Amino acid sequence: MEKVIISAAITGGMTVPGQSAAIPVTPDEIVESAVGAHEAGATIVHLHVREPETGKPSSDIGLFREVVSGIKERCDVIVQPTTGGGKGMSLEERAAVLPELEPEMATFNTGSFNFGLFPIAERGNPGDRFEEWETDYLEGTRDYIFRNTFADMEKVCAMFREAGAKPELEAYDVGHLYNIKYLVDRGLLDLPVHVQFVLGVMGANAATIDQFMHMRRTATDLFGDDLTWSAAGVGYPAEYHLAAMCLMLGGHVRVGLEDNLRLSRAKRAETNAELVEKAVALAAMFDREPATPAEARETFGLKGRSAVAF
Ligand code: KMH
Ligand code: ZN
Repeated sequence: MEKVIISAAITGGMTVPGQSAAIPVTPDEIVESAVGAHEAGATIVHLHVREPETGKPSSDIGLFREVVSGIKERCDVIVQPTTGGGKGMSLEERAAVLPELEPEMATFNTGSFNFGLFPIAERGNPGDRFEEWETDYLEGTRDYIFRNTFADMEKVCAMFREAGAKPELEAYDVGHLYNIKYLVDRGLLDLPVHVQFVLGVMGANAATIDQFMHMRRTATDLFGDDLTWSAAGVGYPAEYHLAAMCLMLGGHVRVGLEDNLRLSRAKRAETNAELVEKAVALAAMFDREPATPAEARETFGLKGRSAVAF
């Protein structure tokens, strides 16, 4: 079967470091974790950045530049910064990675929805050590809409074109797939599209097998062969349940501490590399092996490492 493109989501922009000591915070920690994930088999590393002193999600381009340059110096993994950012960031702040870094790929969020993380603060897991800002950040999501209006998306489509970057289309609910169809039909997004089904965020679709199959079927009805797809299950065991479905059905996979903090029911993940190793082992059981960055560049028609602005 076709090789599997494994993405590692390194640190995230909606979670807080108090949820796990494993979450990389400083640029060096993010670089090391991304290189380790690549060495474990990741083809793509999906990146956010954080304020080094506090761990607060950041849109600072200097931090992004330090991270993406640091990774590029060490290996040929595909570097995929977020345009999703984190709570409280403007669209301009979020999308600045496109004109500034002109990456080969970046994430593109395809609809607005409530993004509720406040149950994490309410749960009060024994291991949680939240700073005051972290509790406020999580509690603040009770009244937070992750905004991606049609006007926002039309603006960001133009920025992707300008930067020569391939958008990874993050779809959290089935309606987002029809938003993608609208953008394709208006000539704002190119075919083939690459869709990442991100399931399990509270406020969007659930990470169940049924909902995954429904979204995958809808995407294949809408885009036919002009589609490559992957899934990111948020939380455990969703991350690996969806990974298994993707591996069986010919899709690609996303794992990583941004979305999931557990390696198994018994063990919390200590590194992104071990989450990737588990995905590689699972892939082998379905006769699939990790794609190299060069193979993924071919699959996605990326512009190549030498064409980025970092
Ligand atoms: N953190 C994921 C739930 C993005 O960064 O653009 C969503 C995500 C999207 O990774
Ligand atoms: Zn992200």
